[in-house]
Amino acid sequence: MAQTLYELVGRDDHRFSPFCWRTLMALRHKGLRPERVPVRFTEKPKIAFSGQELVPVLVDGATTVSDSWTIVQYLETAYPNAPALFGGAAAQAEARFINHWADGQLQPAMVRLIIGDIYACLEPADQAYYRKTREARFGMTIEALAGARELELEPYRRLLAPLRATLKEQPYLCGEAPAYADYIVFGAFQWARCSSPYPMLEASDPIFAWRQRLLERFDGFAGAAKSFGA
Ligand SMILES: N[C@@H](CCC(=O)N[C@@H](CS)C(=O)NCC(=O)O)C(=O)O
Repeated sequence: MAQTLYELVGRDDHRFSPFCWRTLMALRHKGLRPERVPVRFTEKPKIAFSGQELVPVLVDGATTVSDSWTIVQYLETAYPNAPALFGGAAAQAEARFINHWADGQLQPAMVRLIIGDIYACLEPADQAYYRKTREARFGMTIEALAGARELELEPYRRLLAPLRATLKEQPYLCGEAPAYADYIVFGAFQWARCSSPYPMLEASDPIFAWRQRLLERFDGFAGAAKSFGA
């Protein structure tokens, strides 16, 4: 069966959505190579068939699934003989915690560092949409948020401490080999890397080395994405 993944795109084919990267890595993990359909912020009609307005959207034969967490559960059920994305009920339950941590803590801390760069990485029509929705969300202009980014560095760095401590002791969050919890967190760093030149990690950081291993995985799949190389 052929798969199609609808994913977010900015200008010049920068594909940076953290949620889409989780799903892209999960698909590769299962040995699947979907057709990738780029969707801009203002191209909602392209995914109207899914009954909601966010990407990623996966179409697998006759099945349409949206929401990255729902998609990964679908993949695990639909492809039980391919490598496991969780590796058991306990690991899946723990990955849910990581999912909430990335959505609720890590990504909100990161966006305050890169929001001006994300904005610059969009086509003009999408910039207007992004400005309207994000300024309403934050109660501040994008310029004010971007101007205050140095103040946001310390909370972001503090947040990384348990991730760093874990990756000092083991190569991946999931142990000796990566699985979905790694892809969740990797998606956040790939979001930053593909939308911003801001250095989110220092080269001496164990998180940097972990990210590098994941960039090289699947024959350098994520590493080949259009990025700013930071
Ligand atoms: N809970 C969803 C969140 C998906 C999401 O927020 N996607 C963003 C792209 S990063 C989106 O489609 N944004 C469109 C918009 O803001 O209009 C998931 O895990 O897939």
